[in-house]
Amino acid sequence: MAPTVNPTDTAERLAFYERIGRNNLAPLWTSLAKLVTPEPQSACEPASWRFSDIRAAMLEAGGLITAKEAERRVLILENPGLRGESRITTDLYAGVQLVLPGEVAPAHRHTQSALRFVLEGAGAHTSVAGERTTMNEGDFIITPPMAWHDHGNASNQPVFWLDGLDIPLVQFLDASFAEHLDVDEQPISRPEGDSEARYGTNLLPVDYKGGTGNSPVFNYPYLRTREALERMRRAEPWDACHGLKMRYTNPASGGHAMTTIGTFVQLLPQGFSSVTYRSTDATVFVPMEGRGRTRVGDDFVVEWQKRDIFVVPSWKSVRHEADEESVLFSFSDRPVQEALHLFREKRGDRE
Ligand code: GTQ
Repeated sequence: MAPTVNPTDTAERLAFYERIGRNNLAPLWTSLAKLVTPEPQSACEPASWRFSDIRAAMLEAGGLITAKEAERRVLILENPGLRGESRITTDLYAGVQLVLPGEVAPAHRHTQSALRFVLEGAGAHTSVAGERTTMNEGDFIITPPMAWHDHGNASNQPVFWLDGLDIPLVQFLDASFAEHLDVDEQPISRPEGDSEARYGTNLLPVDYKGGTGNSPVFNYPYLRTREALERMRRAEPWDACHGLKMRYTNPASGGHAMTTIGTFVQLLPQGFSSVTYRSTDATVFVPMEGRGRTRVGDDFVVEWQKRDIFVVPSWKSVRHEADEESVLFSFSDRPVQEALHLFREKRGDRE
């Protein structure tokens, strides 16, 4: 039974609460119903951002501060239900980062995990733990906890990418550590493509033991992902909720690519209209191809196109409609919920 008690406040009770409050005590019976809810009750709201708006604001930011002075020139995507808290969902952070031609975002490292999903640009780079990788549109790139990372742009066009980090989760756990390197760019110790060769071709070094749980492959190029979806669609029936949805994995374990953030990509054929789906992992979506709309709960509809960003809170129903063939990248805290046996999903009912 769901707790529904809502005791009335008598003068005598209020005086008691006030008196015990001075000893840092509080009654449970006045807050039980909002602490232990029959279903998720989140301050996180459905929300969306148009890339054209973000892009214009970012270019303005580009005229106000350099990547070096800012350390990271990022505009945070703040959930409207969580303003001022630097969160897009209750436990995840998202921002859009701009690196202009010739700029460097200097090397640092921290316990927070980061993902990059490249929105626009070609030929910028990020270096992670001694290896550089090129950033092209749609690439999904991982920065594991405490890996040194710096970003640079030697191309002749601005590069914009989405950062997804577990900042609020690490904050909640009081486990933040961070440090700076004394040079802007970390020393490179391995050639570009080294991780891919070692870990990303269905081979592993014979004594590889699995490391930290994060994938040793740190760039999942869009071209390969897209090609996989294209080949699979020929043989795979469309899933009523997801179209054709895949998760990015750590090839050494088969688990999620990152320990705290689950990352996914899905293909929706033209005209697809999904069956209602809900899950406990609030999810950030980024369409990278196509055009359509997503209905969240009963009263939120986002009309999206390429590079827009939207967020679906925990346990809100989701329905996607694709006007054109579309590809959606998404991320959530699913690995954390799975590890704690808290993850739940429900297919097919209406709110
Ligand atoms: O690129 O290292 O959006 O440390 C927030 C914190 C990006 C980064 C963010 C970060 C970074």
